[in-house]
Amino acid sequence: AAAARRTLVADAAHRTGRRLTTVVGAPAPAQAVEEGPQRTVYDARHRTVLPGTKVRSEGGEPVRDATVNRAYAGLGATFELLLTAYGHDSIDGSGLPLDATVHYDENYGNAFWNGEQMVFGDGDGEIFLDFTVAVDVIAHELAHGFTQYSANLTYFGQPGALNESVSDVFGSLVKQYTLDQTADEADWLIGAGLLAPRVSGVALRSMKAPGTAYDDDVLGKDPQPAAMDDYVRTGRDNGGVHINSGIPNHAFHLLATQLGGKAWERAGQIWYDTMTSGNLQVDASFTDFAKETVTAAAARYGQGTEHEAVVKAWSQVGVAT
Ligand code: ASN
Ligand code: ZN
Repeated sequence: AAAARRTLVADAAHRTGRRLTTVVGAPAPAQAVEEGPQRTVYDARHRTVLPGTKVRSEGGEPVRDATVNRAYAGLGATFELLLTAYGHDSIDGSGLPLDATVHYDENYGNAFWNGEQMVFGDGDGEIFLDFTVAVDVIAHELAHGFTQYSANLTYFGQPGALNESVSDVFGSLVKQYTLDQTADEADWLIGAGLLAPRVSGVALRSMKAPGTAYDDDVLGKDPQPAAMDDYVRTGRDNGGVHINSGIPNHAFHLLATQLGGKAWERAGQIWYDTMTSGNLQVDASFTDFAKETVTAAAARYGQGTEHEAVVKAWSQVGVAT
């Protein structure tokens, strides 16, 4: 497995043209080994000063705090999917170090990417639990970094909902990759296990059935639409970025299940190609994005099954291509 991984990273380095580093010490390796992830996890100790105190660095042993270890592992899983599936070295394609802070603030019920690093709250235990419990949420935040360095979709309205959706897509793909699940086996939930026991719900969002993740006295009902007929016009939430993301989320789910097999392979590749093609504008609408996925599918796979499935998936959610 180690040899296979060396071959794999050396091959990825070849494709990306990155400098190779050789391991110093005995015995001399048969081939150069590229640097893996460069992870650092910090602890904010319930304050809001970032990044906080360094508690685990790359290659370091697990620590006693499971939250730290989950963040570290989640960063590693995201790095690995990007590299093995797409030959993309870290979130910027050039080996950017990955930093995360845990235990941010007191009873903080969210996680976010601040433009430079990931930040995770512990939740208040009443509505939300520790935000590192779901690997797809860790990957979601990291994918905001990937988007920033690729299509850089503006965080408002439709481009903002696409930005959110891309984070959910790669978040779910990292979870599926970690569990080695096919599109049919996957739960397509974002943040499963994150809702406190008293909340009536299963997750933050569902890509398979947007609008059904929770229905609760405190949280209300999951507001996500699954198709354009139910598109929500609102000024809240940056123009509904976490709401209307249900539409492109569902299109991706439909595509992946229609194609079958591992979702990160063909469906994920088409989304990855769309984000990195350089053809997507920062203010892309759903239709602009959908058209680019059709172009990307045809460019990589020709005018066959994949191309047809992409057109069909968007049409099922009411987005024109
Ligand atoms: N967890 C949220 C997100 O990643 C935080 C936010 O709304 N910026 O989208
Ligand atoms: Zn997000």
